[in-house]
Amino acid sequence: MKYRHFLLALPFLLAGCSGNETPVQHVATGEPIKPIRLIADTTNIFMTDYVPSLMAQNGQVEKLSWIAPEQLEVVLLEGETLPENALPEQLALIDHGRSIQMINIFDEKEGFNIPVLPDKPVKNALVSEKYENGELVVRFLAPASHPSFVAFVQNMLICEDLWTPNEDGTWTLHLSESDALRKCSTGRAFLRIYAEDDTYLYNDLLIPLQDGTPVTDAGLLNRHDDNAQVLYSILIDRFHNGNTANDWKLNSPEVLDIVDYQGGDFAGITAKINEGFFSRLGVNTLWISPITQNPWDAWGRYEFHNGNKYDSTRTYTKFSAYHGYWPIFNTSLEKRFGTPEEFKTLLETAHAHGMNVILDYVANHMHINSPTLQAHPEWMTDSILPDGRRNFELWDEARLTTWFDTHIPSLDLEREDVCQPMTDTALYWMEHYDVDGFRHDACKHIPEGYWRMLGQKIAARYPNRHVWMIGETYGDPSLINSYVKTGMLNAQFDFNMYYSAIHTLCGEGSMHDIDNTIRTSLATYGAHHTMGNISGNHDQPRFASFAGGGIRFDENGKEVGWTRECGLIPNAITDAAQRAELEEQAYKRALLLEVLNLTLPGVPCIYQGDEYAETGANDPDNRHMVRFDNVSEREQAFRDEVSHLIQLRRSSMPLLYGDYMPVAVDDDVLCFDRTYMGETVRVTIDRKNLTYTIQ
Ligand SMILES: [Ca+2]
Ligand SMILES: [Ca+2]
Repeated sequence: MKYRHFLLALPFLLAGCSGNETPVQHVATGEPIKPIRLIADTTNIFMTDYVPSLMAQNGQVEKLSWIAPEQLEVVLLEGETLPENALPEQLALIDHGRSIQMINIFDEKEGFNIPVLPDKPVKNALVSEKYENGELVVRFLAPASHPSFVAFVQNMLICEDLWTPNEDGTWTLHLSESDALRKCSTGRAFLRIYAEDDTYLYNDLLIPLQDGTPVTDAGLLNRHDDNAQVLYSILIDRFHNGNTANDWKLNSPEVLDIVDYQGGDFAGITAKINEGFFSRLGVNTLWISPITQNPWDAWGRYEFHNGNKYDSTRTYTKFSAYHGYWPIFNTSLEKRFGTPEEFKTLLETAHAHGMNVILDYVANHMHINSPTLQAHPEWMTDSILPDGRRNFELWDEARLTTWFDTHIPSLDLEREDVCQPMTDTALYWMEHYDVDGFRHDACKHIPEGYWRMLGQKIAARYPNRHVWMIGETYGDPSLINSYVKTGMLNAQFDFNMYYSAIHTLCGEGSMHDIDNTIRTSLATYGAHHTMGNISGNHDQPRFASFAGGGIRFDENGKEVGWTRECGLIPNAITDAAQRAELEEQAYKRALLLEVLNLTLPGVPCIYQGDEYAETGANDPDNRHMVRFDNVSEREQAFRDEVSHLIQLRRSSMPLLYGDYMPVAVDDDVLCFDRTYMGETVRVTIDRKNLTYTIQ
């Protein structure tokens, strides 16, 4: 890549601190902007990723001015030309100072600051200690050499002169003297602190403010506090049938009943909200599977080479679209799930109970029979690679263009004429329904431009609406993180954390592996990320079955699911006493995953059924109808314990906003603290004795 050097001529200094922290302040109501994290020597960034709201207001980047940081060399990407001081759309940053820098962005009357974090190792050692009389005290748990701080209220820099060291090694931020705080003195705002010393970048602090004062009572939080969410994942057809009038199976001789529609719908979810199911469990965000109209007939095909456990006369099955991931009309509701009125009732009922509803949205592909694709065959990616091979299921090799199956072509979202309508149809659901955000399907297989366009459209059309978006990307942390930005996604699922946890808790490797994964996630996504920590999902065998050996990691989960009963423990064990003992171990092990997810930073996500340790292999075996009353005593006890853990998390500021401090780790035991405002919760997880403590 070639660069053109960008000469800076500063009209005035923006970051003067005398009495007025910055001459222009704004975005008090917007969400805190994610910092720019430099990587290696030269970091290429789209500035527009960080300022979608101002982008949207101004319409074009040229009307925004900026001042680049002193110690960063700024290089425009070739082809860009700019008026003096105008904000470039894309640039490369070369770090000459290795310290936290600031990019200041402004227009005629408003502005804000974005921290640029150097590429230094991250050390977890900074905690908030107390807040008294307008002064916040923070402490390093390990000696820091010449530490310095950068603090923000929302996106406004707090003058560095307001920090003073104390004799006991703590540091005080004289918050009450901050102009930034005065401008955010009502309602919710966030105080963020970034710190570094000669060697390390420290974990950042995130402190929610209510009317200008740090929140120490979790009861003041609400469903719009992203970090306080506990998510429950619902596969609508398999959750609860609340209205039998809309039941409509395919009843095709080619489709086994297990992959036909089972009747779950919006009315079923609404009924369970009203019955108090979710409130008792404690979750406050419902992720519902796709609701768009899918095909009315059967597609796909699975051959039973070793028979199947459902019907020995069948040698194959086709599938209904009961899961919802084959959209045929992107702006119509699947009739089996309910009417627009029933969906509105679901949303209103959820909101009245303090819960968000986020919508699973599929942008990567459409069903091949969609009238949209039939009218625009050029919107599909090529199903043949240049070398003549079929481009199917090449998840990594042809990440953006590969087809998931022959009947669901990948959309060519590199084309603006495809991106425009596909972002518009996502927003159709925000326009017509009061949804609180999205779970975006197959993010990894969709180019960045789509997410950028979606983020800018949301900022432009719904500047005051609270939207939280979480994506699905399997890959390494840097790929996953590339979509997690202010103008793109708020979060993604942390599958690396999930895989590390399930293997380690089942005895592979050591607890050091989980510890390493946690540290990598915190360093990559930030100490207060809202990445989804899952108990499982509709594409994974149930963890309870892994935990008891009902299925092994080295088995083909789909094959297992079709051919044998997959319970908690191996079917070969027949001795009743031995079965009971192993089953008890499985429940205890399964609970440790919930303990981990519900005590780590991030958003815990419970896949329906995992709350009572449902068993099963891969789909459709992991998609049994949810059982509510029809659970065993032991399953009920498990559900009670999960519910207790969720309530504990949601009432604990340290578990929601505390910083993660490693305490001790060995082969079998992981111990860590979460500390917030001097209050510490210590979590110990022992995979050998299958015990935990939270104190
Ligand atoms: Ca129904
Ligand atoms: Ca794709």
